[in-house]
Amino acid sequence: MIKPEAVQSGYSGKIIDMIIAAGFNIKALKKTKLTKEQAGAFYAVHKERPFYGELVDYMSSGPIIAAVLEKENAVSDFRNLIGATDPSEAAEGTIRKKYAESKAKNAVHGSDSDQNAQVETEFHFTTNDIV
Ligand code: IDP
Ligand code: MG
Repeated sequence: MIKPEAVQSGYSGKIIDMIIAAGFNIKALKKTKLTKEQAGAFYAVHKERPFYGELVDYMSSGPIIAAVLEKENAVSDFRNLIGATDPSEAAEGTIRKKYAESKAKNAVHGSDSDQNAQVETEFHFTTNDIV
């Protein structure tokens, strides 16, 4: 996902360019807006974390762009492309280093495992959306 502050700031095209240049194949793509309930469900694994409420409010605060990306080693290669959660710790040239505002408003979400990528794909898309 491209998160609300990055969409709002007009970085979506630049971020998608970086994703394509890094060799990812875009299998599905859409702009949408999460309700609080949807954002809460998407981030349910973080329910117990102190920042959960802030995260749910933020992720439902404006439009996001959701995508399904295909590549060999997609999960780890995408984590490398986006950089550390906190942009102040993200490597030079990563999406978060370039476009994130803060640790909370950090421009992009990436799945943390193949299994969660499947769950998150089904959260946003149906089979017919994926080409
Ligand atoms: P990740 O997005 O790099 O996988 P996670 O630890 O899974 O990072 O956290 C999910 C999201 O929760 C982060 O991308 C960020 O938006 C938010 N978040 C994580 N840690 C903090 C924090 O310490 N303060 C505020 N928000 C946080
Ligand atoms: Mg995570």
